[in-house]
Amino acid sequence: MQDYEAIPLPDREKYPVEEMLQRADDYYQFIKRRHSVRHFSTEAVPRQVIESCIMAAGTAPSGANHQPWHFVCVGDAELKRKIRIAAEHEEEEFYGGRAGESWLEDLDKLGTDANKPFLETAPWLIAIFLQRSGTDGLGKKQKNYYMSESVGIATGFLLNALHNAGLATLTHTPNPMKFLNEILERPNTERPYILLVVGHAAEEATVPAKAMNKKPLAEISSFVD
Ligand code: IYR
Repeated sequence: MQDYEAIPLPDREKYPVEEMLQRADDYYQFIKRRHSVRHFSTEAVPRQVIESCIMAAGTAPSGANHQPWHFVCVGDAELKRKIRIAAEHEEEEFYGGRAGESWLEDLDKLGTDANKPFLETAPWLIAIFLQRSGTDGLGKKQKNYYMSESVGIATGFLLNALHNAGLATLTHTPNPMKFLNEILERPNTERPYILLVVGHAAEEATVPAKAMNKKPLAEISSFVD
């Protein structure tokens, strides 16, 4: 049985077709300027900016609206250092062979390696955790649904919000990243999902020219209309 008070849809958005076309294209022009950055400056970013971006991420849809995510925002230099050391330790094994031949070949083309100085230079690291189970308002354990879809969408919202605030990001996935539970004291019911590196790009930051080659519309979509 429906167990909620229904209110009329708030915040209704609707635009004339011309404006809709313009807005859709404006948004594309805006989001295509997001690039994964691997060289960060040490320039500080106010905590309040990060807080607003997390609030935006928290508006994402989720299975049964259980919001199965937790964002640990790390600005503390000592903790960032601990994370860097643990991540580089795992990455050394990964790049040393654990990744397997074909994965390493693909990464060789990217030029990434086990060295992750950005984990200390960037002002913020946001460790995103997926909650396998959660608690309701009364502290009773509850099951979560579609966790990776939900957390993936929230992560997308967060990347958008950070880009909109003029910040550079890197979606980093040290492999494995169980160490984040220990360092950040998160329970075993949570799985580290992605480590976002957030700040301003360093002057010398580059991206691969190839990274600009996004697949064309006809390749990534089909229309049946
Ligand atoms: N976790 C490693 C490896 C890595 C994997 C993929 I797939 C990338 O697109 C980039 C890196 C690292 O962060 O270096």
